[in-house]
Amino acid sequence: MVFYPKWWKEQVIYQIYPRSFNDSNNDGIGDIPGIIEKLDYLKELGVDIIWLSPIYPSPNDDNGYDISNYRDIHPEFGTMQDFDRLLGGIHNRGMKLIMDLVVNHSSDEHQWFEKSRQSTDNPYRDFYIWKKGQNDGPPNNWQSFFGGSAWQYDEQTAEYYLHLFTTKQPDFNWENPQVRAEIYDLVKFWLDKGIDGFRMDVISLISKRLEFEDTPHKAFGDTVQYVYSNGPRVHEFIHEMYEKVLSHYDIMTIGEGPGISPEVGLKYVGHDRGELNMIFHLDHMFLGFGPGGRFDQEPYGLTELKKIFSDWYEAMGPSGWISIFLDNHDFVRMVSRFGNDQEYRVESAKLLATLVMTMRGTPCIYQGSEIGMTNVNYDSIDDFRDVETLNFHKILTQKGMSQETFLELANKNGRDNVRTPMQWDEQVNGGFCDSTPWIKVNPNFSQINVKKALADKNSIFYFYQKLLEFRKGNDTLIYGHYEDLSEAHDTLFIYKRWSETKCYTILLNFSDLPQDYSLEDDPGKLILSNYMENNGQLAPWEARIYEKS
Ligand code: TEU
Ligand code: CA
Repeated sequence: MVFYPKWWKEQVIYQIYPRSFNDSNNDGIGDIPGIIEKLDYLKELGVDIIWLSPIYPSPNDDNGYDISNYRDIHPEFGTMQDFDRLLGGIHNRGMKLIMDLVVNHSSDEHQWFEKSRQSTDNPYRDFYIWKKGQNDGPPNNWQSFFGGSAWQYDEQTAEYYLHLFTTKQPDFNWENPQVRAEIYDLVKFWLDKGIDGFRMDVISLISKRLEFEDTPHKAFGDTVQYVYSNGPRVHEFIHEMYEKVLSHYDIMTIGEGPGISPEVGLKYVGHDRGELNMIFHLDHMFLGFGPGGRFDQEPYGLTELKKIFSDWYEAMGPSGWISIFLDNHDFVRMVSRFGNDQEYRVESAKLLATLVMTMRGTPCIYQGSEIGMTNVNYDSIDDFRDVETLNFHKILTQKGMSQETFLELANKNGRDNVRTPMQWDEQVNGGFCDSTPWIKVNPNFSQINVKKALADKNSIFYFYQKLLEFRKGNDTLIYGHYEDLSEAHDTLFIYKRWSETKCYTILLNFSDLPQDYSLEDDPGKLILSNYMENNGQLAPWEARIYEKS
């Protein structure tokens, strides 16, 4: 079996959304000293790499994904000295730190944009994408990911600027070599501080189709894939960043890739491409997103989810690589979306963890999934904080959607579900802070929290810990082959992973009902399950791993 051994293929990532992780100074906002307090907890869980969502200065229009200074730390998270202490604390524990690189766009409060908008002949004008309108409207029909036109009219120079996200997130003009040089320089700044790599925000969007023609697609997802993503110079730009900066360090890079399909994935991460190490693709995350996006949901089943895993396994082959995850700060809690967060919350959270840890790819655990945190159920639109949800609330209710209907959609599909404060114990606000948190804590914190998990040897936490120990150094799980043995089954996910020396058969019952199953070959010895007893049928949400040498 040909494979390319790399440390970042063998390790496990833990994503921290700093704003909601741990608040050390009781201002209601998570911060870096708060993360430092919990490093031993993460070490005990057994994760290797910590990915921090952005901690740079930002007006927080999109909670830090709108950066106004790329070379500093947002005061609400702490100081650069705090950051240096965090990096040291992570390295002293034998772990690694990767930062979030958001360079498809900046904040409109970045000095570059403030200069760019001053006049059409300002030296910074072409750092961003400015166009004259047409027929008294925007230059084309492109829509923002967050609703409304992707063009904002600016009185000062009577032109429009492009923003694929909020109006406060103007897109950089990557065609401009000065922009690229400035970005490579800020990447070098952080790598010289000793970080271990980057997760690159929407890197698939940085090269624009310069004709700026109207999108012909009705479904927003098609516009993302065929108009916004995988533009003509995207590989040239990423390769240039690799050549000029990334290749000079022993680091890892993960490209977040809305619109990257299996067909084009290898171009970003082939081992000899000189671009990125791996992709966070979003095919399984966008499952159910209808033509209108997140708040226009369509039903889907387990067979569609399974096909996405098989398609990406085939597409990556021995040369490419992806990360395996089932939630992050942009989607909803995995146990609520793919499991049963009521009667079978513990069993289904452990089943989903088994999937993430036994697939081929670098697993990524989102904060709180290790204790089975669930979606929240706010009873007022005033409890929501996410700009995407609030924008669509305005747009959809103005189009006639009732408040109740939108509230239901937001509670089911909105990003605030994964941004409620981490639940540490049963004290007020789940031990996150003693003051009013920036966003309401999930009221189930008294039943679901780290303290309880650590006191219960059958908790989801200890199951994750066991899976991480089982995966570490296990070449068959890390590099081995994969085959889905249950493609057509709508509630069972049975697959095998094998190498020359070992074969694992993994059985997952994605349902509230006991299920019969059959295997062609003897799967060997049962070595791990989320049930104490295992009999002829798979119990509801039962996961099993068999091993045969
Ligand atoms: O996300 C891009 C992205 O694909 C998601 O935002 C998703 O498309 C969106 O929620 C539509 O439903 C990255 C960051 O992860 C996200 O937090 C930022 O809001 C976004 O880019 C802009 O930086
Ligand atoms: Ca704080």
